[in-house]
Amino acid sequence: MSLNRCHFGLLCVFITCQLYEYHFIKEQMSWDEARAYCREKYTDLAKVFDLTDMRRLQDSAQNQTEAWIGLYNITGGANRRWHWSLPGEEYTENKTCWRDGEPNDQASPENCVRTVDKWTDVPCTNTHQFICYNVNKTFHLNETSVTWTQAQSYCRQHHTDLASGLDQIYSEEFKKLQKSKGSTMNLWIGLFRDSWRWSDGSNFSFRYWDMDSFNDGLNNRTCATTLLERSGRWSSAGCDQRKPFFCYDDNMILIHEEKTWEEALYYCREKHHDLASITNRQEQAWLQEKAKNASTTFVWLGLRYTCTLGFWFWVTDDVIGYNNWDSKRKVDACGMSGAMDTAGEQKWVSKPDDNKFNFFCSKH
Ligand SMILES: [Ca+2]
Repeated sequence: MSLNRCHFGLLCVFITCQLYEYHFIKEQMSWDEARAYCREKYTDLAKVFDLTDMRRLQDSAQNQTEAWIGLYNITGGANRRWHWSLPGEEYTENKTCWRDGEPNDQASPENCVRTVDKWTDVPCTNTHQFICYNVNKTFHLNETSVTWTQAQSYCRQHHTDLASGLDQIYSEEFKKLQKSKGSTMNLWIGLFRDSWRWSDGSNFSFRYWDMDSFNDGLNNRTCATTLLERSGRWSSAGCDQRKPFFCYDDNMILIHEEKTWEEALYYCREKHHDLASITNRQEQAWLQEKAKNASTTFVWLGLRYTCTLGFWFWVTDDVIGYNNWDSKRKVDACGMSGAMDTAGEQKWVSKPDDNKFNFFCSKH
């Protein structure tokens, strides 16, 4: 079995080099020309999942300048979409979370959300106290009233992010902290909306605006750049301007053929690199998006059960730390391999290895 090359290089953050690679193109082009170039030579203009991605993007630049990334604005209030601030947390509409009549854009535009027991959209420039979330699933109440963006920056710097997603906001600990402030205290939560989109259609919620030079929706600056001399923060610019740019090259591909697990393994190893493994939230989020285009109801992963030793393992030798099993559909038995459900929460399930499904290969 081959070792994953990402385990070696010190500069290579394995969680991201497994998914996609960035390429900095020095040549100056308009945003549209840059996108066409990236789509021809690589996959698309660069997209950014989180701060780790952002640092990697900066590291791949060859000089200190401003460069296009794959974010553009479909201006107009009706095109806005809600996002959770925490990367990888997907927003799903749930009317019962909102106060009656909200969201309503009353002070127009109202793009950030505060909560008492139910949610209200308000201008992001309002000031409120807020609760940050930590990776170890604890929360921190900050009693200074600040704007939504300031609250987000604070949480990202000192914790993980603003509390995001129903599991966090309706957790016992969040409620306990909230109650400690009395029943009428408004708190920011990590929910915001905007009309910015990634050129490859992915739903990444990460934003990294430089607030001094950003003017959302107020002019014709509808394409995004990264200001490499300002720690990579983003700004908006007219799309016809000519700038260097970043492309990304996808390392994960969905193969639309229907094969048994073993056939899929040989196919990937012969034509690409290996069957794909998923070792963190970002990889799950990314493959989940792709799985929606599959023609079978499940998609094979490089996940295998060994009945002689009695455990599950990745064929890439990656360690199973992160997992996304559906415990009700996991059978530890001979001849079982792991697949991702293409519907619902897109959890992992065990399937007899002679079933025929689409599958994911990694290219490197
Ligand atoms: Ca409102």
